[in-house]
Amino acid sequence: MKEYGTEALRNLALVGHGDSGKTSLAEAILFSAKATNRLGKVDEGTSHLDFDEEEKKRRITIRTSLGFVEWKKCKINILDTPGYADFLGEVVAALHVTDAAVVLVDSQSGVEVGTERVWRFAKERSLPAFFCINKLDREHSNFTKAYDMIRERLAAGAVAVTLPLEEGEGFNGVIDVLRMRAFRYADNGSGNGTEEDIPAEHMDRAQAAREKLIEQVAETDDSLVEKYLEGGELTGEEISAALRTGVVKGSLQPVFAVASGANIGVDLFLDCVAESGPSPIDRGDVAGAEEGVSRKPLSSEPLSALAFKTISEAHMGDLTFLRVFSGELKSGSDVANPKKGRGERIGQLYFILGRERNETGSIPAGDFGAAVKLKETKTGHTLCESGGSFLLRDIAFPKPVIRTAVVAKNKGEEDKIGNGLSRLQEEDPTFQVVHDLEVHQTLLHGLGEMHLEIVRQRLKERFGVEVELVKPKIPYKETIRRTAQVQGKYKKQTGGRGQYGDVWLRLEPRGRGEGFEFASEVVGGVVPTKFIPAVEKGVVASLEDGVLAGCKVVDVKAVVYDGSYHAVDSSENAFKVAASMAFRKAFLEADPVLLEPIMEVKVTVPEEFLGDVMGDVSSRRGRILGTESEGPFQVVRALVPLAELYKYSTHLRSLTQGRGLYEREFSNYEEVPRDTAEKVIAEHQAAKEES
Ligand SMILES: Nc1nc2c(ncn2[C@@H]2O[C@H](COP(=O)(O)OP(=O)(O)OP(=O)(O)O)[C@@H](O)[C@H]2O)c(=O)[nH]1
Ligand SMILES: [Mg+2]
Repeated sequence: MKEYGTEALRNLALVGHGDSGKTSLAEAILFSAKATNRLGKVDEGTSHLDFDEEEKKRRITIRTSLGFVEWKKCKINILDTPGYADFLGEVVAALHVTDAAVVLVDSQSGVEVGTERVWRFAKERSLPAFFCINKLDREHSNFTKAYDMIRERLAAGAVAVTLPLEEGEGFNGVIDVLRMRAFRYADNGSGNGTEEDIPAEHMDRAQAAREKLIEQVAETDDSLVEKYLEGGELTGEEISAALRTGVVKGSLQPVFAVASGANIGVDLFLDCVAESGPSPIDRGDVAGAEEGVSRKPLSSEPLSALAFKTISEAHMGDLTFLRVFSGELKSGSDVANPKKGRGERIGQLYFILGRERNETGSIPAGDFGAAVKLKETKTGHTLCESGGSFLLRDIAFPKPVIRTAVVAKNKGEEDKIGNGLSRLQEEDPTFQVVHDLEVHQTLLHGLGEMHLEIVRQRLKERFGVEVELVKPKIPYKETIRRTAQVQGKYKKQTGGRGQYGDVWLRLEPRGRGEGFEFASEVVGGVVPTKFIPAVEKGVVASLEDGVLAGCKVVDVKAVVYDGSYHAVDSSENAFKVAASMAFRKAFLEADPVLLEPIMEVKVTVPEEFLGDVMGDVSSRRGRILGTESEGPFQVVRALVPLAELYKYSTHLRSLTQGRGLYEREFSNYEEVPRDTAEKVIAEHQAAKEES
């Protein structure tokens, strides 16, 4: 391949609702530009981008794939992202490193939940964008309806650059409103349109769309507005230049009519990307993580590159996907990984197309590629010039919203499972493995049930270990509500030397979160000073396994204030035992209660679902803290017990037709209501008797 300067690069992330045709569009792009020698089909398992086994099986994209094509003197990089909400992390990472978003909209369904979601992320990053209204060859497609929805719900700057000729089953051509020409496509999927005059019966529509385009385009430039208002005709060049300005600024979003499955209208979209699309240079200086620090997006600058994705294939070693923001990344060079505070040696570098790797000596500023066998560098790390400390901004990965526990199917495989999980965690920052020492479970945190199910599958396929996903235990805690004082006496006389320990212990409740405290008020040496630490040890040991349900005891003060000893039989151990006897007795007399973790949740839903969501939160013992509006959405904040949130994100999706989002964070511990507590205690007793 020839070398492309930064100004000739175009970086596109294809985003949209699940199933809108992102991968099909990517395949059409690759095939049209002859980067592949056949039009890959998701349905037939022949996609070059959905090449992973799980993707083929499920016919969906699970992780972002890279591809690139040469088109009109440009190199266009494509990031084909997943549409399913469980893999939102992949989309966020792609939008972080791209220069433009291509939003796919299904012409039957119009703007959907997933469309809104990706648009919010693209907008937060002020990304230039294109819209492709797809599947126009489907029976009930409706270009105009989808177009209006885009303009009303997402982007007022959206403007049609192509229109469908006849929509629906016979769809085979589009009108290019810029050039006022029509293009017809053969049904072999080659993607080359044959130019012709706009048929007379479509002329009015085409004229109206052109008027609209010129009107919107003129707005990018005051002198054009003037010319336009005075009735002057804008030249083709003026229109193109102004369109480019609008795209780069983010005030205009060109809209295209396509059927990517049949490769119709895709070439015109690529023409526009090449002509008007932003190059990395148009995006301006590259902001560093530190305020006020930046670099120019040029190969002549010092290096900065972001590792935005890592995949490890069985027997192939890690492949790290990189976007070079400034400078040039050269194979065989030494660079720095400032987050790790270490150097990194760059070995072989590749340009990536699906699973294909094309070796390259270097990756210039603005371009994408991948490195193998990096020692220090993980997803989210910056690479910069050797000895440097420049850090790029972090990717704001979505936080996990769902958790599940794993248990090994076969005994003895725990280590292999742990190893596999930590490898998978390194690849995917939206997936976390937490060893909960309190409930003695390994927990997986992720973005949805399918996300974690795929982790389970990968463990099996790549690491050869099987696990079951089970409901996680809740880390309840135990505490007391009033003071109690009791005696603990341990006395044993068995032949030779006996055992003797005797303490009076007072347990007092403490405030929530204040923890445990121990004190001695013993006077006159009734319990010798040298045994006091043993008393404390006995109490502390008892805290681990609470009296009610075997949970950790918190927020109590234990005071030893009296006791007695035996000159010969008393020992540290005897006092330890006596103390724990006293503790258990006192605990039961001190009105013990269970505490449960309460989460602060933030649910974002369209207005029409607000009532249902609030009702549902209340039925989960939740307390609404308040609601506020955020654009077209309502945000509900509430405190909800963790025990009531199992599979909540799945439930929320079905409650809101997939349009609700939710985040959660630990808030505090609170008393468990009596009836719930009784159930928990009974379950604990039953489990204890069983084992
Ligand atoms: N009729 C028709 N079907 C299409 C078109 N584009 C895509 N499809 C079909 O729509 C389905 C989804 O296509 P994909 O390309 O996998 O969609 P996607 O957006 O990549 O899906 P995810 O990655 O899972 O979000 C497949 O069955 C495609 O064959 C089109 O232009 N016309
Ligand atoms: Mg896909």
